[in-house]
Amino acid sequence: MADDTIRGLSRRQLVAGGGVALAAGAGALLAARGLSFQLPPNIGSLTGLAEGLTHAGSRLFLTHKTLVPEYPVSAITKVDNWKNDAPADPELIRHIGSKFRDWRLPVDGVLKPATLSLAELAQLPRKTQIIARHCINGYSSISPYTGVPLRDLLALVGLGPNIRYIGFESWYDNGWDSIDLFDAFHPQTILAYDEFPGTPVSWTRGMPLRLTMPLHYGYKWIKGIKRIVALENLDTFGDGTGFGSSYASKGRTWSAAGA
Ligand SMILES: Nc1nc2c(c(=O)[nH]1)N[C@H]1C(S)=C(S)[C@@H](COP(=O)(O)O)O[C@H]1N2
Ligand SMILES: [Mo]
Repeated sequence: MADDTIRGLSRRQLVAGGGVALAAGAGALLAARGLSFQLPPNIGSLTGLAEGLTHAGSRLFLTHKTLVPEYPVSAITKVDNWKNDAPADPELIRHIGSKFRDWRLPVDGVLKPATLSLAELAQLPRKTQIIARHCINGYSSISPYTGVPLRDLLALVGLGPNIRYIGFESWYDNGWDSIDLFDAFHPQTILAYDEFPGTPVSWTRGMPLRLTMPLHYGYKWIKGIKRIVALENLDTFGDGTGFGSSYASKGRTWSAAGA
């Protein structure tokens, strides 16, 4: 339709052009600040395009203000109304019983692959932060998280030059998800093993390890992490559909940007 075209360009082409331009702008700005930038994996589709705009836009507008607020103890949400299934996997139940003493976290796809105990993770730099987590269902909570900043763990194991994403596999629901290096190196992206120091993250909240993902909705805050893998692309990760996330393969956006 004539209304839908401007100088022979369809609205869809214009949106696509705008998205790519915005993404390129965000990429250039971030590159100038030494930060990496990846577009969501499904950028080729129309919904992927909308997601790409949100993701690129969030990065573009946040280049000078990337930290989320940290709250005082008095702000912690008192009532947690989140319900989750009890653990079913016998191996997991055994690890919970022994407080994960003989469990190791495999970190693969890196220059120096490692298997790390919770005690070894606790030897690495530690950060405690009280931050807000927003669920797309409208349920928000402010909670404490103590753990190793992911960037410190990645510095230890080393990333090859072609790595673009960090993948996580979960015990919680056999879910899997991935994040780009902008988020992986964000100072408030931590692998939390404790709530406050000395109080392990409960199963409900994501035992044994739980990711905090500032700037992203709650479903990107992966619980029950059992393996970490550095990835050059998302083609074969998870179910091999290229979505990069078990949530995305069920229709949510990979990015979850905007919180
Ligand atoms: N593995 C896994 N991680 C998960 C989920 C899940 O179902 N499986 N739920 C997510 C969603 S939708 C939200 S809102 C947060 C809830 O975190 P909380 O229970 O610590 O408040 O965890 C996220 N992490
Ligand atoms: Mo959620």
